[in-house]
Amino acid sequence: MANKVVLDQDSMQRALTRITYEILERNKGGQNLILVGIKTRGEYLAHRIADRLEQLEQVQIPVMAIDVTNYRDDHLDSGDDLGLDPAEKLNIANQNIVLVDDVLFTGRTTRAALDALIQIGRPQAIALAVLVDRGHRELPIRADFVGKNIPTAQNEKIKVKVKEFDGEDSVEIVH
Ligand code: 3GP
Ligand code: 5GP
Ligand code: MG
Repeated sequence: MANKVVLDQDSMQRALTRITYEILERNKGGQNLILVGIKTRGEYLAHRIADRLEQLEQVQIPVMAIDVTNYRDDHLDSGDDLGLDPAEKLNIANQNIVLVDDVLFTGRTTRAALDALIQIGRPQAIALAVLVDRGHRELPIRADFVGKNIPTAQNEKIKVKVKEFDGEDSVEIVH
């Protein structure tokens, strides 16, 4: 069966713009805010949100990237590596962090990212922004900012493409 496009370039941009306004509203203009993108595509999405925040509020928003592949509880080498380049370790103490990922599914990636962040400092608060929430949570985790809720069957996948990495912006359901 053909893939079904659920977000095209324009609707993806609009979803990211809405998330940006929601983040601003909750963070009083973006003070003490740090965006942390979960690699791979979450990092690009975090930079896009940061660029829009800067356009809207004329504030510089730091962006950090995190790779939690080796940090998930279902990974064999779990816990051996924080997934953070030492040069990337910003001082997150007392800052408001927004974690950014492309797809939220079981919640295990988010849990691993929370663990990694808390080991490098004690933020004031951590929120979660995702482009797509596809359901099927296995942990008590929810997103604060959601581009689109896409209820999926277990065997369906969401294919997210971002211009910077894939050459185009789109979200499709793969059957
Ligand atoms: P990402 O690194 O941009 O998030 O996990 C590696 C890639 O495989 C991810 O890209 C993600 O888009 C894609 N992917 C598709 N389905 C799944 C899935 O069910 N689990 C995980 N972990 N990744 C998936
Ligand atoms: P979770 O840890 O919540 O199960 O899954 C979240 C991570 O796995 C995200 O970083 C996301 O990239 C990836 N993922 C899980 N399901 C999908 C999916 O259907 N499509 C895509 N693109 N990524 C997924
Ligand atoms: Mg991802």
